[in-house]
Amino acid sequence: MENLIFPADFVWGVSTSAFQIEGAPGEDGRGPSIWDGFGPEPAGDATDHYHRYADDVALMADLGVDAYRMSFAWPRVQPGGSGPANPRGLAFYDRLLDEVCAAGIAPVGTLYHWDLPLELEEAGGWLNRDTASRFEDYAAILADAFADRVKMWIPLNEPVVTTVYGYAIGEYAPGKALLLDALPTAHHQHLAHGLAVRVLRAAGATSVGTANHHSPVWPASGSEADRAAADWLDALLNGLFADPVLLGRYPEELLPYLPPDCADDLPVIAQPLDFYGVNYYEPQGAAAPGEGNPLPFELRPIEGFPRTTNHSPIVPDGLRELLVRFAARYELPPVYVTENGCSFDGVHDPERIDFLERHLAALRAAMDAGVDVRGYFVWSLLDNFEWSKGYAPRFGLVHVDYETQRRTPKDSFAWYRELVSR
Ligand code: GCO
Repeated sequence: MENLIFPADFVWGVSTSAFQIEGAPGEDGRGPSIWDGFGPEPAGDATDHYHRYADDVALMADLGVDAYRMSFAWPRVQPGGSGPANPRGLAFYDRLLDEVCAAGIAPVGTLYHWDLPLELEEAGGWLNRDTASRFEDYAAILADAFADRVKMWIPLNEPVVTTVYGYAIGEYAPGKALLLDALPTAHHQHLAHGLAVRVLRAAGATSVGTANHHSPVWPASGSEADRAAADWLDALLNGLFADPVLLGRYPEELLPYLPPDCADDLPVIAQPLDFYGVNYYEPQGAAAPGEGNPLPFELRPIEGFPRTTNHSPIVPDGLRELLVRFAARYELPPVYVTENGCSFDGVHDPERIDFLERHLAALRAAMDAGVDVRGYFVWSLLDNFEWSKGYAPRFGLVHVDYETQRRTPKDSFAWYRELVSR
């Protein structure tokens, strides 16, 4: 840890999301989302954060973090995804934000972390451009209610995962396998992002940004075909989600799959941001021509790296490589790593400490190379519901016994507390 020297005003945080930790799926008027009942294992009570939030904020205070990145559950605020706000849903976030602020921790609010109200999906979900307008109305409700306490706003968490996992391959809710016909969902999410930025700013928000999932795409070999495959997949998985927001344009090679009039929305989408949040876990994989598969290119697993219990390869230098490349390609606003973490079992978790230490060293190297990084958020405070993989992967600094909801800080919790305190 000694060589991990960061600026005195560097922001240390932890991240969570509503659907993964709140539980209380039917309580206080919350409506159904696309994730309720989706996948092999229902989220159920999750970590029961809805009732235990004060204990969890106390854990964050003990950790000594500067900021807490959470998300609002759209189905709590507007049970059907439109219309008047549900006062009991807003009241929960009132209580939570007051508790976080009272602990001297800065709230970072994500408006959408994948729990789309089911009624909106039944009307087409992110395939329907109108969902962006519903999102604008939702953003206005949150801005009006919480702009006095939320210090940094993030409209959408990882739109790439919604587009690719939710609508292109169907591993995530809503479970559609549209392949490249899913790409209009990227544009409609970008439009939703831009409309929300405008609404948040109008309500006085002074810090609005992103939490985009990015990672390097490597060619499977030095061949021309593999390098072309890597370029195309880099455009799909990184450029499609960074270029419109940071450059005000789409990657040329993807235009055939986007709405023909998408350029008309670019001025709204490309409003300047106060920060660019990057979620990093591991490289995407090794790209090669997709012989026989429905996509023109495929990603093969990368070999030769240790892996987490979630089978993610551990490649810390991928974070440095990614940030340096992004700083060269875009005029980046200040950068935050809004998620980085790993799944390992047990309260004694030396592998997680090693993972965090090595990724922070890579982040320090990116900063030394000139990338303006202002903060880092560990995914996650608590063990929680890991989407289509259920509760098996454990990403928390705090262990959760899902039978008793007992919280037990892990060794990595003490390690991060020491780092944050310096
Ligand atoms: C993501 C999501 C989180 C995940 C975390 C671990 O980046 O996929 O933001 O909800 O749980 O990344 O996979």
